[in-house]
Amino acid sequence: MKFAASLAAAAAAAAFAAPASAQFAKAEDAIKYRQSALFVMGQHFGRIGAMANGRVPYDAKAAVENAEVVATVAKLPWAGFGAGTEKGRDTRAKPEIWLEPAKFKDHQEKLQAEAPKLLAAARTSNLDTLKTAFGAAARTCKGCHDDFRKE
Ligand code: ASC
Repeated sequence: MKFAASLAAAAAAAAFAAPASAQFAKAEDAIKYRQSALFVMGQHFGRIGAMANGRVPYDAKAAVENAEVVATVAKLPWAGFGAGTEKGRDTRAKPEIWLEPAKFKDHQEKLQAEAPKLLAAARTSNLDTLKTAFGAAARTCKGCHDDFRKE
């Protein structure tokens, strides 16, 4: 039984790690997948931004819930940028993504470093701490958009 439980845990862990090896039937699906993940992340990040910028009242619990989504979903979009997904659906992804993969990866890693910090900041329930972490995370979004997203 212990073995079965650890096997189930391993399967769950593998499933959790799976985004990196997500498979797509066609380029269109990969593009739709990355756009969807980025859209969901943007929605939840935006809700934190609204609090950080004073557009909506600060709600510490909501900030944590949104930051949890951001921290998880920040791992997902990148699987949708595989070879051959430069076209297949309307996309603002620049060709440079596939010409400068190390640079693109660097941006992904920066986001994935900032997202857990944003969550940690949300968990302090301190608005100023959240604002600082939001600013740092937003700069990573912008940095990648400036380099790799068409207007
Ligand atoms: C957001 C959002 C982004 C980033 C970016 C930061 O709220 O959806 O893409 O912040 O605008 O510059």
